[in-house]
Amino acid sequence: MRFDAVVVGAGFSGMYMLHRLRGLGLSVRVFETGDGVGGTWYWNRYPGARCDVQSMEYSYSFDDRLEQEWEWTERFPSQPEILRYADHVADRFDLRRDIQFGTRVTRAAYDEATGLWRVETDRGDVVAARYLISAVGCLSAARVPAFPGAESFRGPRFHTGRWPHDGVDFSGLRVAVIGTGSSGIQAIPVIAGQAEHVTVFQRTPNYSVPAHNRPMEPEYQGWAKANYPDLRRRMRESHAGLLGEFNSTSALEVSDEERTREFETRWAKGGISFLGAYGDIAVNPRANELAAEFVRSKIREIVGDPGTAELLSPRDHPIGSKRICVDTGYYATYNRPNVTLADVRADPIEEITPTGVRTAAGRHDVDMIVYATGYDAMTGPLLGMDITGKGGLSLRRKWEAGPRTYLGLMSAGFPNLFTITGPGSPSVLSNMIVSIEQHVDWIAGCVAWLRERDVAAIDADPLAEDAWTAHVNEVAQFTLYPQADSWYLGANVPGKPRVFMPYVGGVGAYRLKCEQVAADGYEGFVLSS
Ligand code: N01
Repeated sequence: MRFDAVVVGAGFSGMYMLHRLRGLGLSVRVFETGDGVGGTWYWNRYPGARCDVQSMEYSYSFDDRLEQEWEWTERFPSQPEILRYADHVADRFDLRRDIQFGTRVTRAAYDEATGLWRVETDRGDVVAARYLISAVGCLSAARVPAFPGAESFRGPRFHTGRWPHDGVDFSGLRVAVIGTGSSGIQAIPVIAGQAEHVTVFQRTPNYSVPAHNRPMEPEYQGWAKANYPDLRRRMRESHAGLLGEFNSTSALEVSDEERTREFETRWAKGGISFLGAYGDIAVNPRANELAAEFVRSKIREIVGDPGTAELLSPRDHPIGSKRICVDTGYYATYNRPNVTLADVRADPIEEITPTGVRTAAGRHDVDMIVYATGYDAMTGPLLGMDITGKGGLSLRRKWEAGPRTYLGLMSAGFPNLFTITGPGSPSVLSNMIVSIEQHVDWIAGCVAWLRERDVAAIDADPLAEDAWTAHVNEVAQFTLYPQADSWYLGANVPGKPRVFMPYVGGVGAYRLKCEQVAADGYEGFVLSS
């Protein structure tokens, strides 16, 4: 079978990419592992799953009628609501007829003789396409640590990112939750509300701010819809693709009283705009510590037992250097009599037994294990496919010491292979939908341009790639991000090279750069006919 383009993944990026390529008149086949659209929101059905970007900002902007007709019901959209939205988009634009569900791409090899990509799937498909577009997402390769004995556990066990479709009933069960990142922090309060007992296995405490989620105010929704063109423009030009108020003054320039007032106001408002309180929180250790200590003071205020409050208080990394969590009642959950916090930093998990979790100091018998242990982020889903480019070069080999891209869009030696929100682009540091639309629009513009000029292939120039990769690393070093052992750096996966993967320069500046490159005839790319 032959298509003009193959798109891998039918989450928000793959769906919009399909729509845009169709608009150019291309034949497209989308391969999607899941049995439905939605990507992250298809897989992450764990209890409490909710986006930390507000509903009115977390939606496509490409179609006026779509954004006007869809009604959001809550300030922060829940997973089921976002999945309904994804399904609605798929129906409205009749996307499903070009998506092959239940199919994982296993290999993709570039054939230099024909200039086509040969794509293979786990269902035995072999297709050829001129353009190969990875829309595999950044957090789709779920990771369960290799605990000895993990397979021996007799009860059910689930990863938050591979949650059963028919839900899980925790009633009367003793549940172990391993991991306290965004997923664990959202799931734990809901599980604790139902289970007989929850033991939370925490290795590193995280900073979390309250969501203060609430039903959508119709006036706000109406106002946002009436002002969408302006709001979307502001988001595109912003640093993180969000509308939140960003205060550029230094946390060190204001009095203690004023600073506390500002933090309190943002805490009361809820959401990640807490980090926008001062302009230097992400870059100045002293400013950062003031914000961090404010959150720790809140933990002490909320959590009754001082020992537990201290265990929950992050002290080993700057606030914001790992993705800040947004929760509903997380810290207060530790005041419940049916919740125990196990500190696996002090008392590590040694093995999983048929009846539970054994740490160095003792046994925790449980009926179910929930792994909230995260992902092989950004590069994991891409390298999970066996991709070979020119001269038989494998992407895995090329990225052995960390990802190398030009603008996060292409990697030299892999012509006509585009990555949406790949490493080297703002991606996970931004509102993903804003970054997805920007990448898809850029790729669609590029493909149209190539076709108009009969250019058969585009590839990144190795020199431009070197310069961009160096730039991505350099700007990260100006921030506090590299100080945390985070998945941004691959530090959560044993053996993964420690390289800061996303581009911290901001979506507004990055967009301008991409637009300029295109306007200059795809400067930094090599074109061949
Ligand atoms: O994964 P994580 P996640 N023994 O990697 C622990 C997005 N997201 O799924 O920190 C014991 O953050 C690990 O401990 P440590 C968001 O971008 C968004 O929660 O490595 N523990 C950590 O506590 C987020 O950042 C939303 O010491 C082990 C946890 O598991 C990203 O997805 C909601 C361990 C993993 O945390 C990933 O979040 C959910 C081991 N061997 C997710 N291995 C929203 O929009 C790992 N851990 C709100």
